[in-house]
Amino acid sequence: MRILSSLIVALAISIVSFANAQDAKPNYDESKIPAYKLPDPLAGIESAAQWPARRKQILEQFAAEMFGKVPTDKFNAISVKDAGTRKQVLGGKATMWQPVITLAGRDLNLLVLMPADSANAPAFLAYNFHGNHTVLDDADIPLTKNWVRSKPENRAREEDRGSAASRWAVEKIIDNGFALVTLYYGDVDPDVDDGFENGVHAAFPDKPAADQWGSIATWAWGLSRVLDFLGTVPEIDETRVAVMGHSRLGKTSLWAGANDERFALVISNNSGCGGAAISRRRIGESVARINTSFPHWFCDNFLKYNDNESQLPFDQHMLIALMAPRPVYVASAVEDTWADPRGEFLAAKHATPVYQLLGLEGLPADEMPAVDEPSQGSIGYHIRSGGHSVTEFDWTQYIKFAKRHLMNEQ
Ligand code: GTR
Repeated sequence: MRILSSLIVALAISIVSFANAQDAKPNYDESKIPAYKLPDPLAGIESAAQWPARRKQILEQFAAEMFGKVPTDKFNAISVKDAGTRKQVLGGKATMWQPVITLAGRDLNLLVLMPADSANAPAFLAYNFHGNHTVLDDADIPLTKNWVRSKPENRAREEDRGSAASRWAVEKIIDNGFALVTLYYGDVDPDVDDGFENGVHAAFPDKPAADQWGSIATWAWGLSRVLDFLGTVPEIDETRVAVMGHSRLGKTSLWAGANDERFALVISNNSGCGGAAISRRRIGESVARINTSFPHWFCDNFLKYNDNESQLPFDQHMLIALMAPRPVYVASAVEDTWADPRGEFLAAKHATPVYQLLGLEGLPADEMPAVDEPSQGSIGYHIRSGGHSVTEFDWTQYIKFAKRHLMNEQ
């Protein structure tokens, strides 16, 4: 009954906000940003010793009001379905390995690319958007059979082998001593508003309640389960895994890093609204609009904040602060105005007092850095030229940042 009435309320709110959000033109004018006051991540605390308790409080608020909690840990166990064979790629300098693990009845097809003869290598873990076969052009990588967005009939195609290679800098990752672990996010949960019928949700008896997981929280949970598996892999050091994601998957990497402190480093590439961008600025994509276009991403409680951001008990600088004391990188792109680059910078900047309380630098830059001039402390930030994507420039910064923090190299 409670679920039914909250569904009815959620439906009513979404009908009203759908109409509003579709009518309203997105704002791109800084002078039209409403006056706002950011909540203080350090409210009520004065010392580093008090941070863990404050952190827990903030984390619980994000879970209950925005991303949704994982309903039960009953399905956390993973099993190895196919141990996968290894082969040499990239002229012998890398090993490609494709184990398949099972989680809540779903097969997660991993693509692992690691320096040849890796032992305890640090790694980047990141979902891909359209299947492992798009990351590297190799005929031994199977096409995903799952639903794929923006492809004819939502199916993976042979012709897309390697089509996303420019977004992955595989060779640079390997040359710098890192492994790359990637998987298709639709293996965990297809990115379509299907009433939580498909993906891992099929294993859970109840539909999510208003404070329970949307798809972003589900994908984040999947990343933690992959990390569980990496703990059993001798070639990879699970204590030095950087979780990385672009756009909706950047929102996901942030939420994964917030929830799971085993992730040693967190990277959000062009994550925008619901990721690194300050919601109260309402510039580019807004809370109402994201909840309307992607009703399955966040929990239903988040609908309360459509055109009502000032009532949020947090803002996205506090999501960044949840990584403290671990290193976190926020990246923007000049032409990616939909994601509000300035709002992404401000979140990194306003997370800095938490790092400073813990005796760390946070973000060195006080003002928005110049284009293509990264600022890297324990928080990293850059705004690069170009549009919404992941480029060689982005990976160059992430590798440099990760070498410093995970390999002790300056
Ligand atoms: C857009 C969405 C953004 C971002 C992006 C992406 O349509 O409005 O929040 O997530 O998709 O994931 O590419």
